[in-house]
Amino acid sequence: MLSSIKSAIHYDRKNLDNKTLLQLYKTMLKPRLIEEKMLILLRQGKVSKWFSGIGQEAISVGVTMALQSDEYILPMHRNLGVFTTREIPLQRLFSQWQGKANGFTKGRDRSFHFGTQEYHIVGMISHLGPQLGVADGIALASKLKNKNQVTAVFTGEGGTSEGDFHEALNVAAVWQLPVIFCIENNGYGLSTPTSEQYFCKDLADRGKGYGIDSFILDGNNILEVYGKVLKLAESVRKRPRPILIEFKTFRMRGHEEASGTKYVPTELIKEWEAKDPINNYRNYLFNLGVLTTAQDNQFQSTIKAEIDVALQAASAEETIKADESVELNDVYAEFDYQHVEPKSNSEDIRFIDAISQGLRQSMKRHRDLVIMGQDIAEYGGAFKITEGFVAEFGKERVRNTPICESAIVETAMGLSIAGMKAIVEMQFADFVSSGFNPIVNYLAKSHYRWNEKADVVIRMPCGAGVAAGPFHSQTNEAWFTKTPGLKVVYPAFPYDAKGLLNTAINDPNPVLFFEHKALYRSIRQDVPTDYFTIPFGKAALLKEGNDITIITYGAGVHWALDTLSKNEDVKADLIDLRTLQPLDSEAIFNSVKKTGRAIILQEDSMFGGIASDLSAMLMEQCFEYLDAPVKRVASMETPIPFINQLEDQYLAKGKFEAALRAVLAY
Ligand SMILES: Cc1ncc(C[n+]2csc(CCOP(=O)(O)OP(=O)(O)O)c2C)c(N)n1
Repeated sequence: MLSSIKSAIHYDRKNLDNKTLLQLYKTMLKPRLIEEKMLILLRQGKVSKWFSGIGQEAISVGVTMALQSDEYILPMHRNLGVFTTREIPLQRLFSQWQGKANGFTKGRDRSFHFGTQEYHIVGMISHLGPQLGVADGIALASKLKNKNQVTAVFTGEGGTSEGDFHEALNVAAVWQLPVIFCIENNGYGLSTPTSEQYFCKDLADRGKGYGIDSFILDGNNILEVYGKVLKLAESVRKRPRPILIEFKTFRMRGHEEASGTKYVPTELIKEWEAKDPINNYRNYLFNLGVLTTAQDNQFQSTIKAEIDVALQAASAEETIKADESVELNDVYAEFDYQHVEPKSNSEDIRFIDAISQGLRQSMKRHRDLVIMGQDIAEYGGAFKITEGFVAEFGKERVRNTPICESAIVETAMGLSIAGMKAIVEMQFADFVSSGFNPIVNYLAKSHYRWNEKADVVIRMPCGAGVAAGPFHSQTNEAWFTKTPGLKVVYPAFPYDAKGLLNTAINDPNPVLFFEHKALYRSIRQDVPTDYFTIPFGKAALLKEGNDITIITYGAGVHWALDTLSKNEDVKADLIDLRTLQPLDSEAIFNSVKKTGRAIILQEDSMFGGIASDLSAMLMEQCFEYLDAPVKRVASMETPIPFINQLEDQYLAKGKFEAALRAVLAY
C-alpha cells in the first residue's frame, strides 16, 4: 500500500520546507487514524453516531493550519481535523463523544455540536446554515476592534441551499467582513447528489452575485489548500473582506455510519479513492524523499498509542449522573444584576422616548454595544427610536442591515462570542419569524450546550390596535416563552421600559424585549432622566383589592386599568407581570391566595399562550384557595385582521369586562 506509485494529485511544494511538509502529513494522519478507531468503536456500540470526514481531511487540516491559533474557526460535522489540528486533548474529544462530564457539553449534545473558547472553535448546531452568520459576527467584532484577524467557517454544499448561506454572504459582502467561507463540496447531502441540490456549475460562482472573490480548490490536495488559504488569510487580515472557496472533494462514507452509501455509484467511489488526500500525499513525500517508511510507521504508532491512551482514560471516566438542579442551573448564564437606583430628577416622557433614552444611555455605558436593524441609522428606524444615534455613536455601532433577519441574529451571536454586546431591532416583531431559527436554537441553547453566553437583546415592536393587519400586529411572545434559555420582557409603562431595557442590555443572556407599538406614543409617565435599572422577575402590583386578582402585561395592563376605572366597585389586585421569563410566580400565588379569584388577560390569541400556563400553575398551586375557576381572556383564534371593526372584535380588550364580572359573580 505504501509503494511509490505516481500520485493522482499534482503537488507543488513551492517554498515550503520539509518540516512543514511533514507537519501537514502528521496533522492529516491524526484525524484519519481517530476515524478508523471510531469505526471500530461504532461496530462495538461504543459510540452513538459518527459523521465521517474520511477523504476530506486536507480541507480541515489545511484551513486550520493556515490560520493563527487565536483566529476563530466554525466547523461542521465532518471537520474532525479542525479539532485535532487545534490540539484539543484527545481524551476530551472522546469524553465528548461518550457524553462524559469531561467533554465539552457535559453529555448534553453529541458529536461535533460544541464549541470551545479556549481553542477558538465555535461548533455547529444541527441546522447547519446558522454557522455562517455567526462567523459574520465574529468577523465584525474583529473589524470593529481592528484586530486584523480572519474567521473561517465551513458548510457542505447541501448547506449552501439554506437561506442562511445567502444572507450570511450578503451581509459579509455589504459590511466587507473578514470571513473565509469554505464550502466542502463532497458530492452528496445525505443521499441528495449535487445535481438535485443546485443548478449552477460551480458553487464558487455564487460569490460573484454577492460581490465576493471566490476560488475553486482541489480539496484533496493539502498543499493547494494550505498554500492558498495561507495567502488569502494574510491578504484578508490586511484588507478585511469576505472570500468564498469551494473545495472539491468527496464523501467517501455514508452520511453517517448507519446510513450506508448504496445510492453512490461504485465507479464514483473508486475514482475518488484514487484521489485519497492522505495516501497520495504520503506517496508524494516518499517520492520526494522527505518521508521514509520507518518514519511513517513511527508517526502512525505514536498517534495510535495516543488514541488508545486517551480512549482508555475517557472510557474510565465516570458516567454522568442526572441531577435536575445541575441541568436547570446551566440553562442561563449567571447574571450579576447590579441595581442602579433611579435619581430623583425625572421628566414626563412617552413610552417611545423611554426606550430611546435607555438605549442611548446604555450605548454610552457599554462601549462594546452595537445596535443593528433595518433603517435604524440615518433614518432613525421605523419608529424613530434611534434617531440621532448615528451622529452620537457612529455608523459602526449603529448599523443599518440588509433584510436578513436570520443572518443578523446570527451576527449578534457572533459579536457576543467575540466578547461584544448586541441589540437587534426587529422592524416589526412579526418579522422575527424570519430570524426564528437562530433565536430558539442557537442563542437559546448555547449556554446549556457549551457554556457560551448569548449577550443579545432583540427588540420587538409588537401588538395590535393600530389597524395594521396580520403581519404588523402580532404579539408573539408565546413563541419564545416556550423556549428555555430565552428571557422575555414585556413592559407596559415608560418607566419600566427604560429600566428593564437597561437590565436586558446588561444581562448576558438572550432577551426578547417586547415594545407595544400602541403604547409608544399614547402612554406617558414621569421617568428618571438618568440611567437606572429594574430587576427581572419582579411583577408590579398596580392596584390592591381583595375581590379578585387580575394578571396581565403589555397593552393588557392598560385595558385592565380602563376597565377598573369604569367599575370602581371592583376591588382587585392588578398584577403587571413586566417579565414573562423569569416569571414572578410568587407574586401571582400570593395574590390569588388572598383574593381567591383570578382572571388572566392576554392580547395574544388563547391557545398556547402564557395565560394557559398561568392558569395551570394556579390550579396546581392555589386550588384550595380558589372560589371560582381561573378565567383566561384572550383574543380570537384567527390571524389579526386589519380593519377597525374586525380588529376590535378580534382583541381580548372588548371581552374583558364581562369576563371579569362573570368571575366575580361565580
Ligand atoms: C435545517 C436542516 N435540514 C435538514 C437537516 C438534516 N441533514 C443533516 S446533514 C444533511 C446533509 C448536509 O449536506 P451537506 O451540507 O452537503 O454536508 P455533508 O453532510 O455532505 O458534509 C441533512 C439534510 C438538518 N440537519 N438541518
